Amino acid sequence: MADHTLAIVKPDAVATGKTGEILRRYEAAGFRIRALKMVQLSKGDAERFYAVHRERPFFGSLTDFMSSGPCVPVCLEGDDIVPRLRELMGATDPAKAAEGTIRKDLAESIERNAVHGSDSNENAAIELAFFFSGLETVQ
Ligand code: 3AN
Repeated sequence: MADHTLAIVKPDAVATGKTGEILRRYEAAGFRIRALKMVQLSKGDAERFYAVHRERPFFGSLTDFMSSGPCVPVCLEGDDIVPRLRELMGATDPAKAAEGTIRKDLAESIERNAVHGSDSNENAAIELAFFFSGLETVQ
């Protein structure tokens, strides 16, 4: 069975008109889009989504950024989708990301880094449930 993961086009990339290019790269990689919407997170929503990072020094700044404008969460489907999406995204810090990755080409900084992708199948299930109901996800 194909796996699912959560991708997010983050507020920096939405604000600078890169949503279409990022969605194009997902599809060009062969990933199937199964759910998609635009949402504006509140500060509290961002704090819940990134709760695992609450002890990190950048937590306040990260949650300010993630609630600073609309973002586009996406459910992607494909075999081994979690590691394949992480590879397409590139390293967290765009300065260290490999050539041809989304973050190398389109991200501004380690915090404003254009995209999110779940880091395990377990977290993908939790994060997909945060953004999408069963009704919103195409089978
Ligand atoms: P990734 O998004 O590559 O899985 P995580 O999970 O370590 O990276 O970090 C979550 C988010 O926190 C990143 N996407 C980035 O926006 C932000 N972040 C991570 N490390 C830093 C840092 N050193 N300074 C500022 N923001 C950071």
